[in-house]
Amino acid sequence: MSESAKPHHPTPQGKGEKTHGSDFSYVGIDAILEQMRRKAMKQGFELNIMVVGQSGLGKSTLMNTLFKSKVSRKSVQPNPEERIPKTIEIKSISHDIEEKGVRMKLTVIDTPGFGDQINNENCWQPIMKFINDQYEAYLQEEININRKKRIPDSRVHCCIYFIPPTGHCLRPLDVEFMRRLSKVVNIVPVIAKADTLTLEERDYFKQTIREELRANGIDVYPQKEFDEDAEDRLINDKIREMIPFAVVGSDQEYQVNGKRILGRKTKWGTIEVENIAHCEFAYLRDLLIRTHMQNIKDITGSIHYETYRVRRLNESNAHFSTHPSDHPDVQPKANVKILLTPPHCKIIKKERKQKQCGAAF
Ligand SMILES: Nc1nc2c(ncn2[C@@H]2O[C@H](COP(=O)(O)OP(=O)(O)OP(=O)(O)O)[C@@H](O)[C@H]2O)c(=O)[nH]1
Ligand SMILES: [Mg+2]
Repeated sequence: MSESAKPHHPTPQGKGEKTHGSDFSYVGIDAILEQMRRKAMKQGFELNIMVVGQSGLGKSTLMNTLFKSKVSRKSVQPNPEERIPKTIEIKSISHDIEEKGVRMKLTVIDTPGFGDQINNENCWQPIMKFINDQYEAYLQEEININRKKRIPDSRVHCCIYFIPPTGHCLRPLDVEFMRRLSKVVNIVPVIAKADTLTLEERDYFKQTIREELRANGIDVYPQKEFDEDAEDRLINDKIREMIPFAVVGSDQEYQVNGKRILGRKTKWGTIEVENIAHCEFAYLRDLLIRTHMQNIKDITGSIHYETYRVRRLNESNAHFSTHPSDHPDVQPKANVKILLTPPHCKIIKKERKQKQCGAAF
């Protein structure tokens, strides 16, 4: 057969992959990374962030600063029609953001006015309920016989808790909220409006808060027991030494030395929110978006949601075995504990340790 008459076979390599013609031993396992990247680009990413704190602490402003777009309307607006009424009703707003071809659906769950009442006892309850409701919705989709190929994920991946810049110590409300909620969601505490504190006040306040978190057994993100290896521990230890980040938010742009910056203009100068000499906003942004976003989502799925799932399924299972007549179609042979699937095994060992330290609910 002449050269031109030979049937044409497509080359086994995909678009954008390197040729390894001379490398006889090359199999091409590394190409999986490119395949995963393409798939992820097609699917896009989802991130659900909840902001909790007293009214006026700058929650909406910080979300706008974080994503450099108006992802959450401000409560204080010149136009009264634009105002979000002060309420403890929980609101979710979703936005599709695109940067360099990467699509992300960002959902901000705002809890305006948290802890604004005179009696704030149990005010964490609606927030806890909201978080559990999202786990329940996911669980119901997951156990559905005709489940969707991709389950819509409304689970709260991270909860940014705004501490008022008092400079003294945590309030009982802060301790209560973080103690309870850190068992069901990744909590990232921040000191709000940090421009109101001097550097000494800020350092003292941060240290006091860290001690109080330790004393009350509050494990905020990144949790020590979920570090996967020594490298993780090294990186996360540095973050743990800095928590809570003292942040300043702004969605106003200014020109400083010919550069456009996000900042707060005051009579004595401009606070640049992304300048680490001015505040710790950049560390928070890096943690949430640039370095730990996937890990935050992984811990939500493999620890927090998994804890909820196991508890719920064991509850229903126990219910079936004690009340079989309630469910004529279901005849369980024994009170079988729901076992966790292998991919989670590594983290589950840690989870058991966590459960021994304290019940999640
Ligand atoms: N000094 C200072 N002011 C801020 C900061 N962030 C926001 N503000 C201002 O604080 C006011 C309230 O900000 P919002 O972002 O609406 O506060 P919020 O927490 O969302 O308030 P609610 O929606 O009522 O719960 C606005 O005037 C902001 O410009 C900050 O870091 N420092
Ligand atoms: Mg707001």
